[in-house]
Amino acid sequence: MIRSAITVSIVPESKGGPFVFHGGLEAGIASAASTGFDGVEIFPSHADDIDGYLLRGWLEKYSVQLAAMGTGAGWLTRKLRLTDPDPLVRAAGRDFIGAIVDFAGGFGAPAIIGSMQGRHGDGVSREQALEWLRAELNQLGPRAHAHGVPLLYEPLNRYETNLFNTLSEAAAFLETLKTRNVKLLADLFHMNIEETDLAEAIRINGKWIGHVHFADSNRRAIGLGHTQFSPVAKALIDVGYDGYVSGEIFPWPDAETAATKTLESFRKFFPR
Ligand code: LER
Ligand code: MN
Repeated sequence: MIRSAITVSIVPESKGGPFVFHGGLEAGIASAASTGFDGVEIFPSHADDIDGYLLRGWLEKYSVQLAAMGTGAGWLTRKLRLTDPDPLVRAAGRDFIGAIVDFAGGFGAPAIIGSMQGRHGDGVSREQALEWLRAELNQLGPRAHAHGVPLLYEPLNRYETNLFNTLSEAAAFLETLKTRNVKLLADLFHMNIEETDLAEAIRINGKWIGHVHFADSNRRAIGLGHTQFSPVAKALIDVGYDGYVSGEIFPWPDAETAATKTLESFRKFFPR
């Protein structure tokens, strides 16, 4: 069954970014639940930021699942990345992600590697960057597997990384890993910039997709941009996608409207 989720950020520096709820973790979970979402995707500053006991209580109280957890604050607030020329920065990046893999895994949820993948350049060749990324994914994939969840790797648009920008390029790279436990995150905003045909990219790479960021062309809620979403939804259904579509979008015009609009679109395109 395809499930709905919405983003909750507890990182002050991420205000202005594509996260819907920013007003505290319990308040975000409560708003997600009252809007009608199945899950929340949390963006923490660090795994240790969240009291797991409190989180478990709130998820139970409001009857929502933890859909996924982002690791991008490692880059945003600490400038950590898996392909940095400095080995100490790479190691700190791995520890930062590993802690989120374990924390989210305890809730049956996957961690996302998006911004933390970094880029080549600054004296680092593409081959070297990919070798480092491959080694890290081969470490972190089995770590996630120990929790019974995949690790999510997200191709980003060209302005955010020069490693992989499309699903097919990223899937070909995942094919070269030793671990089979890394899945793709298909972010429809990045795909709108990079893919020739969103629905076709989903059909070709369907077996790799483990999570979807549900965003219109302008990174607003689905329905507030110009993406033709019907063929995209049909492709997700046809490939048997069975995960979350999660609103990683700007809180535009405000968080409540963005969340409501996202859920309306979800119900329209994925009727139960
Ligand atoms: C993370 O999911 C993402 O999509 C990046 O653009 C960072 O915001
Ligand atoms: Mn994304």
